[in-house]
Amino acid sequence: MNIFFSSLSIIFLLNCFKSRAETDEDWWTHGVFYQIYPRSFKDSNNDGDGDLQGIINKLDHFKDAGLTGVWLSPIMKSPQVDAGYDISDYYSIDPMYGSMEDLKNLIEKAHELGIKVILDFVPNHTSNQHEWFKASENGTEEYRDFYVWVDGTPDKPPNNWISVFKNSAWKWSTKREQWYLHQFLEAQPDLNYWNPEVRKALHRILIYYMDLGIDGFRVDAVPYLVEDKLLRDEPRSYDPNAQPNEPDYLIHTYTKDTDDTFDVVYEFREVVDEYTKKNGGSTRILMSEAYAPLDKTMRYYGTSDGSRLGAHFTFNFFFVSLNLNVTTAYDIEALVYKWIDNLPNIYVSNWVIGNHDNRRVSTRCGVENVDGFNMLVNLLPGIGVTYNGEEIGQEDGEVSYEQGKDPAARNKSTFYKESRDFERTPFQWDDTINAGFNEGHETWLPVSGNYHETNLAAQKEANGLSHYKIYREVLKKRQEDPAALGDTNIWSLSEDVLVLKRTLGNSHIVLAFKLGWHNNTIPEEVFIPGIKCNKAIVAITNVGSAYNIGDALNPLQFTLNPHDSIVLDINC
Ligand SMILES: *[C@@H]1O[C@H](CO)[C@@H](O)[C@H](O)[C@H]1NC(C)=O
Ligand SMILES: *[C@@H]1O[C@H](CO)[C@@H](O)[C@H](O)[C@H]1NC(C)=O
Ligand SMILES: *[C@@H]1O[C@H](CO)[C@@H](O)[C@H](O)[C@H]1NC(C)=O
Ligand SMILES: *[C@@H]1O[C@H](CO)[C@@H](O)[C@H](O)[C@H]1NC(C)=O
Ligand SMILES: CC(=O)N[C@H]1CO[C@H](CO)[C@@H](O)[C@@H]1O
Ligand SMILES: [Ca+2]
Ligand SMILES: [Ca+2]
Repeated sequence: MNIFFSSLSIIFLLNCFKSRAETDEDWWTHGVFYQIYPRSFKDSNNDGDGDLQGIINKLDHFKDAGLTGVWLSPIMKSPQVDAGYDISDYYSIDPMYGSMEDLKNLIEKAHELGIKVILDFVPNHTSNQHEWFKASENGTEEYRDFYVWVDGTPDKPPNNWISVFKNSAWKWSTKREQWYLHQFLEAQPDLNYWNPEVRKALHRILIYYMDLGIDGFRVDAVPYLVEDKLLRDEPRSYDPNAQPNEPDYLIHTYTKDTDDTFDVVYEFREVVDEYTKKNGGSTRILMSEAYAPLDKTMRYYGTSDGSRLGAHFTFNFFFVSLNLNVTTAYDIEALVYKWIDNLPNIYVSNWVIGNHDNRRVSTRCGVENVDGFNMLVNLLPGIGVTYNGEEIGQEDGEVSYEQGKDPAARNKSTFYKESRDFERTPFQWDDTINAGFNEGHETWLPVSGNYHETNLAAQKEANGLSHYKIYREVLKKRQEDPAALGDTNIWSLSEDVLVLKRTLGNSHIVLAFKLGWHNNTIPEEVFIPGIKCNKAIVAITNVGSAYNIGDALNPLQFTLNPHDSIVLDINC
């Protein structure tokens, strides 16, 4: 009986697998993308900063992990006032990272391994060191209107707009005797999207990198692209926690998510689609970064009827800013449905749990829960996103105020709360000096002291389970098991237990995860809803689980210990 069923299901699996062979067009729809923070990834020339050659040296890691593509945080030429988000030349690579040749090389070698390469694209602003800004500020005709310049007197900014980094969003230029807009730092003047030449100049950059072989772009800070043309004052939020110089003091009706901003994103999409159409090859994709209200986030994907398209996907930040250790299973279930129910079904979901602006997952939820969250993010439908280090459960590093580099946190009294340096410390490759990040030169941010315990090499060589081995198994599962493309259900069985089920026909992949928070330290009896048979096989477990891979259990009644996260195969 059992043998009969399993051979039947093998035939079933093989058939499904064939039929879902991905075409070049939809290669991205079920991918896992890996965010590389280049400065902290791998330093090939031992000068303390990670670089492109370092990434090239480590390309095998992406192949080994089973990733679809990588996206690199900004590598274009920059004075690095805001970690490369202040670009002074879109057409060169910052010398700290290498050269355009290195990037070409990286793309070519990554493609040989079947790994796609996505670049960070920063279109809202340039550095004030960009030639465009210098020419604009000195009144050179061609660039006069490249930025948002407004008449006035130095004592009174044009309106009440506040920068994301606090204080007025306007800076008086003594050279031009006018105000210019900066939604981020003073050193990051906003481009003027009312000028069609600006739009064309940005489109040309996209084309340049697609010619180089880039597979797509992650578009930075899109909500801020186009501001109100009439420069109207923004209303007060009356947020009791916001000081008058802080962005939350105002409601950003006129500086964020304006109707014109969506148009700009839709135009970017037209540029990449046209490029793919004209030049063939795999779909070039856009991912957009928008911390925005849900309806706006969805609009960055395109209109709900698909008549105009925006980014292929807009990052889903629901999990990123969660204080995971006080979040219940109920909260997580609600967030998953909130996203899925609001996303028009013509678009593809995505799940992100960490990035270079938020404390690391292992630090936020305890390293004992990192496997469970890696399973969750990568077994939910659509695209999975991994911030470098999550695959080994890397925790935040230890950085003192004196060692800190984040320009947004250069105030000693608020450093520990505001600095983003902790989640940016170097990747922990192995047990050698500086965690194998380089050969011993002082690193730009300190290497975390715990690298002897937590590093990739040790996790690959471990006799038993490791975070990395589990991560790899999860990616393999989503790639190889057709049920990973099936229907999605998620339940919170209690405030502490989450069950995710993906179903295709009679085949189910089930994640059962007991968070183990809220002093919930005792084992819990659980069951998998909607399952009628009494046999499940354990396919993957977390580090430290009492279950072993291959164990059979009864899905109608079994026990989870705190922090248990197990992936089950069920066929019935
Ligand atoms: C203005 O700045 C541009 C860009 O740096 C420079 O090429 C040009 O010579 C400058 N013109 C004047 C009149 O200073
Ligand atoms: C949750 O984590 C934060 C750090 O992210 C920590 O300050 C806080 O004490 C933790 N809370 C609990 C209940 O563990
Ligand atoms: C640093 O932060 C404290 C507390 O928020 C504030 O009182 C002080 O003015 C800040 N100092 C600087 C230099 O911004
Ligand atoms: C957990 O238990 C400790 C000690 O009994 C208590 O101080 C703490 O408030 C409890 N935490 C939660 C989230 O219930
Ligand atoms: C997550 C992320 O990339 N955040 C960036 C958004 O853009 C601003 C300005 O370019 C940067 O300061 C953030 O780091
Ligand atoms: Ca280097
Ligand atoms: Ca802008």
